[in-house]
Amino acid sequence: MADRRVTVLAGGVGGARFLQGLIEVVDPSAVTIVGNVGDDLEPYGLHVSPDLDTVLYTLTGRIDAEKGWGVRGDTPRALEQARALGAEAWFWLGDLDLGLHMARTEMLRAGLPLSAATARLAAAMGLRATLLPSTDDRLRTMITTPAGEVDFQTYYVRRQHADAVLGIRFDGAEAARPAPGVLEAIAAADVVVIAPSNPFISIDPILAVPGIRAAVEARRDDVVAVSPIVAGKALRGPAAAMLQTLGHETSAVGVAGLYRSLAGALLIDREDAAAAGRVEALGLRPRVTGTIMADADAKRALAVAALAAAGAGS
Ligand code: FO1
Repeated sequence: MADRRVTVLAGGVGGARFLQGLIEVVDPSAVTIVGNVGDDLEPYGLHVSPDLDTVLYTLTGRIDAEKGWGVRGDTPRALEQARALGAEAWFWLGDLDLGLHMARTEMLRAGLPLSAATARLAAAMGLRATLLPSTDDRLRTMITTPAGEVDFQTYYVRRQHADAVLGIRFDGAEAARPAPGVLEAIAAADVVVIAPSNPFISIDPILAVPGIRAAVEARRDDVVAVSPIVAGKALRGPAAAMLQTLGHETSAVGVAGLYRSLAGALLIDREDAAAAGRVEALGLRPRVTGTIMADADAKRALAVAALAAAGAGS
């Protein structure tokens, strides 16, 4: 198992926590992460890639584990100064985090694509796995609420994901191309994992890049998804509310419906063991296991279970 090449589609905090366990049970250099860029934003002219950064900070031991994003022990001095001088500053950016965005923005301004900038930052931070943005092109998640369409971070942070989500659109997706290495990593992997991330705002924006969905579907037998829904609730964030407002069952079965063309197996929590038959009826191999990543042991066990679920016979 140690040498299996694993490609993971991941976004947000759940994805990063899953990866933490995975790189302890497989050689990190055999792991490629395809990350979501739909959450990206440009406050103060700086390019912020929250989901890529959450992976970077989590896997290099810098993460603020309580929040799940940002740098542990970071301070908001720059942000407070900006506020005192009249800036709105509703998106929390710590001083150390700002340094990362400054370095990234400088690289992008110098002409590097996001994938190359990410590779440089990852190397400088000591990441041993490969982290790829889904695309180097501009792709932004847009959320339709009863009050109209807003960009992702306005919905998520500024309005605290309090609005009902009536629709989701990925601005720029039609013209986006997969970043270098993404399709190859999906094709060459022994196992492809869809992490326990929000299907609508973390995984869908990755799949919306033309070519990526088809590449995953072509590997369906070796694709394992992990349900981010346990007993009808999301462990974190608005996934359960979105399942409901977007017309899906608010359960692991709803997740199975979303992933049925993509994944051969779905890991569901022990609390949802009774749903296994309905997952199977949708054409996915259900695997009942502990999916709540409460500590390092639980994260490792979930990664082991995901790898074991791959491949029709295993
Ligand atoms: N999430 C929040 O809820 N409030 C914030 O102010 C915030 C700032 C922030 C800054 C950098 C970063 O990398 C992530 C940040 N996040 C914040 C998380 C971010 O909104 C992510 O996009 C979500 O976690 C969804 O994946």
